[in-house]
Amino acid sequence: MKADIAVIGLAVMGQNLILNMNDNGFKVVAFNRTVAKVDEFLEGPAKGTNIVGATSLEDMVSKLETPRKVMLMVRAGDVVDQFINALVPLLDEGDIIIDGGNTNYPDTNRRVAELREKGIHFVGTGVSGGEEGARFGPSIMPGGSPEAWPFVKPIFQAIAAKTDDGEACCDWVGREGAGHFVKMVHNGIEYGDMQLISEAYHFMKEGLGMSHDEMQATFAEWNNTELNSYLIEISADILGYRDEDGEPLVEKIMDAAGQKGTGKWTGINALDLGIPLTLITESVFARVLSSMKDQRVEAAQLFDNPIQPVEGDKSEWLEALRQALLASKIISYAQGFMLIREASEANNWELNYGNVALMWRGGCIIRSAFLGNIRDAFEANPELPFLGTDAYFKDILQGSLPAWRKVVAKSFESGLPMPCMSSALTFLNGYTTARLPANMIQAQRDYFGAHTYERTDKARGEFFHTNWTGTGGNISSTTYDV
Ligand code: NBP
Repeated sequence: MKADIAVIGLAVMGQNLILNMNDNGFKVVAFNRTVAKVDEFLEGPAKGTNIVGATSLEDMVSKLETPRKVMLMVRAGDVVDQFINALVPLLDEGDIIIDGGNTNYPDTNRRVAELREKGIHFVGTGVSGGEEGARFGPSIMPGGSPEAWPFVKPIFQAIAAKTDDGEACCDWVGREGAGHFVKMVHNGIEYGDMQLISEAYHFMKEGLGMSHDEMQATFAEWNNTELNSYLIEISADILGYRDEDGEPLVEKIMDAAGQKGTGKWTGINALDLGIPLTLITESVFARVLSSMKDQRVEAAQLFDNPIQPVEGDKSEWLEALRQALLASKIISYAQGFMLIREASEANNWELNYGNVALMWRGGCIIRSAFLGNIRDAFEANPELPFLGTDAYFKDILQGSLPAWRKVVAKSFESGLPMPCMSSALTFLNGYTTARLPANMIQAQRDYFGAHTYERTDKARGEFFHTNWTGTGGNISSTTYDV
């Protein structure tokens, strides 16, 4: 019997996805650049399964049922192109190549188009959930050549995580690099969620002076509220974890955050598409700032700027902090969906935003109860421009405002850095302000550069220039937005 699919790349993700496919009754051929790893895999974790190995790409292709499906789980970038170039001469028209790595979506756009010329279908799919997700049910976000979906769907939907209602956390996202775009935004949101949790932990530890047991208990309690999510759950575990000497391990970990680029790409895309994705972008900058450890240590000695303790009733502060975290998280997801919507419109991807929320509902790192509410919001209004105006989310934002303001104000007073909770509040303040001071900016632009302005007492689209000093001319600059 020929195999249903081949997977190239036997690192953590590839091996676990193969074992997951095998559990779900699919026959898989495994291949890896370093071929010795194929034997190690077959003799190790894959022993006693239906998984077969290949000694070369030719051998691998000969073992596949047509149309052939070859999935790459290798390092993103040139390595993917190298495998595609080696595979194309071995494949026939109608065969399918799938890239399951963390690829930047313009690369997927290009590969879909290049392979279409050769009659080969290409799928670029986000896979989230890390090692455990890959093994027992990841969130899978496929996009690319729509012709490939009917062939890939039974495998992907079988191995994907399921919601409590049994729905697969995998559906067709859209054409071109839409799947990888959605995965990129997922990772950006992950950056934001992690930073928000870190800010809450900082407030508890340095502001309220809480012990690790108290903080663990608080996060565990929060996990029974609207904040219920994988990241809150693991944060409670992390705070409770003791090193060999009985001390909390988290305090021995260097405070310099790493990153592999997906948060940065999300921020760059937001700037390109003109979306105010302030929270995720702040979370990327927060990681960058954290990585300047030596400079920070030096500056801390230079300035007299210690964190002041937060006085007052601890349980009241904790409830305020919980509300500030929840409200900020809503803003982050709302901004993320604004970006997805803009990309969908700019690229004609026709994305279904409710389905995107469903795909993130289980299996992935940002899985949470809250994504069910996001799905409901987009089901009620598929064209919702800003999630924060949906009745459910609007009520939470409105109700949290006093506590959120109190927490952010206290962070400024006490010298606690709080870039994401404060930027989220600033965003909502701006988004809900009918008249912003941008009239001053327009006046300045017209003053120094004759860039013109629209008037509140005239129709939109009519542009005016004033000779502000009496010495400038009446000629205006061309009016366009970038
Ligand atoms: P890695 O990202 O560490 O990639 C390892 C694989 O890439 C191995 O098969 C390795 O072959 C191959 N490879 C490398 Br590295 N350089 C190569 C080259 N020059 N030519 C050919 N093959 C090469 O593995 P991973 O962590 O399993 O991730 C796989 C993909 O999934 C990545 O794109 C990653 O970003 C993405 N992803 C990872 C996670 C996660 O939690 N780790 C989650 C979601 C998505 P070798 O064995 O011969 O060196």
